[in-house]
Amino acid sequence: MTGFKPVVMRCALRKFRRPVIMRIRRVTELAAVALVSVIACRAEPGAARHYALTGTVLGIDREKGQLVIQHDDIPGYMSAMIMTFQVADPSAFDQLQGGDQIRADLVVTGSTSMLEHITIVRRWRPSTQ
Ligand SMILES: [Cu+2]
Repeated sequence: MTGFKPVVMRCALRKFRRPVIMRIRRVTELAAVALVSVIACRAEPGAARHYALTGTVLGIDREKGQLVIQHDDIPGYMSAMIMTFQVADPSAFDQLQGGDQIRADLVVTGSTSMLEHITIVRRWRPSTQ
């Protein structure tokens, strides 16, 4: 009978070890789930993200409330390009003219974006050459 004891003990250990490993795996899974939900919370579609935009006004469409802007790099969002932006405050159109260099807040909410707080950095002037 004494010869069986170590075998039984080893079996008992193995039986004990498995749930521990499963428990560790479960904890890892839970941690992964928690991490994913934290990331998901940060990328919440309702949360507005703000980016500093600088660029030159190439086109103005008052009716649609849009500007075509050749914008500089927006780090963490997009590279420099020419594109159309929706303007939040229509009174901005009273000031702007084509060729103006502007600075603005680009507010991105889900799949929509808006330009807010547009300021003219440098007014377009006809060449005097
Ligand atoms: Cu762009």
